[in-house]
Amino acid sequence: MEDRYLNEDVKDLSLYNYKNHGFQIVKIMGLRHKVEKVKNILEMALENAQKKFTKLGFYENGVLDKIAISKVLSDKKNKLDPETRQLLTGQFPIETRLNEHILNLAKDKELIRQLNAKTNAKIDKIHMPPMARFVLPEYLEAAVPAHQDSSYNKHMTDFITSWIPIVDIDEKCGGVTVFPGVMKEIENLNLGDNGQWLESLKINNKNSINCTRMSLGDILILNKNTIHKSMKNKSRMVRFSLDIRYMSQGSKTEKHYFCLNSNKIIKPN
Ligand SMILES: O=C(O)CCC(=O)C(=O)O
Ligand SMILES: [Fe+2]
Repeated sequence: MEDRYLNEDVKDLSLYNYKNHGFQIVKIMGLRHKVEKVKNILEMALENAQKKFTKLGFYENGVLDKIAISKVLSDKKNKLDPETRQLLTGQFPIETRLNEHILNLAKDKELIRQLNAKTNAKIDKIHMPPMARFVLPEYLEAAVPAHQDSSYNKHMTDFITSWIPIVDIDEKCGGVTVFPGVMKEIENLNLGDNGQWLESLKINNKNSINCTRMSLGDILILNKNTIHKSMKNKSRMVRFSLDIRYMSQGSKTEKHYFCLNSNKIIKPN
């Protein structure tokens, strides 16, 4: 069943657009160079992340002990600090996410021009800090279950997500699966098993589209209420990606943002 979807999806991706379906893959001219710079940063940051995994005792003879990590994450009595929990679920620490090359990519003029053109937005703010992820091969704790970004970002009135792969995306390495159709927010307040991600939304009878076959310089744009989830990484490579959330004029946020007009990070009041 999954293979049938895979084949159909890969063929049909260009039929989907943001305005009608809540998601779209867009090729941004000239972005590749900036993406490659970010790739270097994330590869170095991964080495530090792996040192931390080792320090925590999760590498045994060079093999990641996924079962032990899963136990620690889901153990409600274990008071894991938020930074460690984030790292164990494939999210880079704040120092990495604040790297200037990531912001430089997020601010790319052609990227923002295309985002505005595809969504009718007038983007003037970027949520800070951007998210940067690493999904190790066959590592399920990093997989975000089916969700709407609105559930994770109650502090912004409206926004557009841009998912930017930092490696070439194919069916093996996986990427994001989208379930188009829902445009309204569904209440989802409970944390799931690993204590990091919200419980999966019900997606049993929904049409699914794997946004695979994306190259460096392609971005996936998502409406804040479009349901999506992480695909498994079945390859032997690490899947790096960014998610950057953009706000249009008139959208409000209670947290830090980067103001594109003044070129400054603005703190919350
Ligand atoms: O990178 C992933 O696996 C999930 C991405 C995601 O949910 C997002 O960009 O909003
Ligand atoms: Fe998401």
